[in-house]
Amino acid sequence: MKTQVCIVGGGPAGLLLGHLLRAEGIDCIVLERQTGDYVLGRIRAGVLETVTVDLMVRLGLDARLNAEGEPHDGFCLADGERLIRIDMKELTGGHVVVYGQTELTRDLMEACEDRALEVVYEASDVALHDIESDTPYVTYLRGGAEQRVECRFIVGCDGFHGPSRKAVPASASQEYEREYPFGWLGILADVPPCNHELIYANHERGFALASMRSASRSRYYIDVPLTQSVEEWPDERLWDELALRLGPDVAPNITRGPALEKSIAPLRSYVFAPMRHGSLLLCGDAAHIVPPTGAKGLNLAASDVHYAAEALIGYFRQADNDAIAAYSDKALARVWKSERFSWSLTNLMHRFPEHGPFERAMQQAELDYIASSRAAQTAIAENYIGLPV
Ligand code: RFL
Ligand code: PHB
Repeated sequence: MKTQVCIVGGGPAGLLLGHLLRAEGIDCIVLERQTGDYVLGRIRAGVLETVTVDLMVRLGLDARLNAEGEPHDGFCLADGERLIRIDMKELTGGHVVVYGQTELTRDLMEACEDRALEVVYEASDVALHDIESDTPYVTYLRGGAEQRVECRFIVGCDGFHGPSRKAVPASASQEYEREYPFGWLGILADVPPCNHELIYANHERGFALASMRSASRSRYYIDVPLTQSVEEWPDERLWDELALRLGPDVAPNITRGPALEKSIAPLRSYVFAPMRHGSLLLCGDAAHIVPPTGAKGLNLAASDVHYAAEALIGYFRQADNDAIAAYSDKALARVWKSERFSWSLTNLMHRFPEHGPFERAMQQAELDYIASSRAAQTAIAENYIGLPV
């Protein structure tokens, strides 16, 4: 088949981009390796910045997000002895919205039929060809038969492990990477949250995060060494550990319940540059990874999509080649700022195996400074609500 844009990956980035292009009458197709149910079964992000919410509003797909999403005006940093509240609304006028990535993805999926966005699920062996030409194409297998999509642009929205980024020659790109010596063990449970706002805790036993999806569904995380597995953390052990790390003021408010989902995600900072090579544009986790401490991954995918849609619409509407050429620099400028924030909050809130008394003293001094300085709190708040696109 022939189309204008072939989008590889039907996660939040691919579906958002597909809808934005269809809304402008641009032809596109989304190729997704998994089934729709599998994509919805991945429990991931929960905190949306305004950039992400605004894209759903622009698409007119914000009805459920408006009804069920919870605006949050603040969150807390805890260090064993105290809670430091970052009042985002008072400090910046902004806020974030708690609404699961699963729900956002479901809203995007359910609108596909109505808006004639074609998504091919269970597309295997996706391969990109001739990306340095103006006539690239993508091949894949569906039900054992090879299919071919000819297009003007390919957009790689296929996450960290997808084939798109790998299609760019190493000689034309640069990777920046930092791996962390721990992962986040997450638990999702149908119990009321322990606090109405998120709490990020740096405790001597390790990191903990109390988050939520709704008034009756909680999401918690602790950091664990990468050598550990989920089997080593039966529910009761995990609830006990959360109570210790979140501290005596919060622990009595934790309601325990059976895990609906429990998994360990490694933490990584990663940037691939440039984010365009010839006729291939990369968006979201395909081009970069942030550790989840700043709640930035999904939101960065949304801001990339915002820039990519702008560039592609410029190209197809006004034959504007410059917008395509500018895509990578525009997207990366925002990516690096989110990378920096996620890295610095990760360093502040986790105990690293290689840390000694000096590094611990630095963390304490920084938390003391944040607790006492409106300027420091404002810097955190403006990054957390999301920098402008
Ligand atoms: P995704 O969501 O990984 O989607 C990529 C899609 O591409 C498909 N794919 C392929 N399709 C065709 N052919 C192939 N060969 C393919 N290979 C892969 C995949 O099946 C998939 O459907 O990437 P996308 O769209 O860029 O979205 C990125 C976000 O999912 C990610 O950044 C966030 O989930 C990160 N993240 C968070 N982000 C936030 O903004 N706020 C948060 O609070 C937040 N919390 C989190 C997170 C990520 C976490 N984990 C598990 C990594 C919490 C966790 C624990
Ligand atoms: C989540 O609710 O899954 C969540 C919230 C905040 C983060 C990371 C994950 O920083």
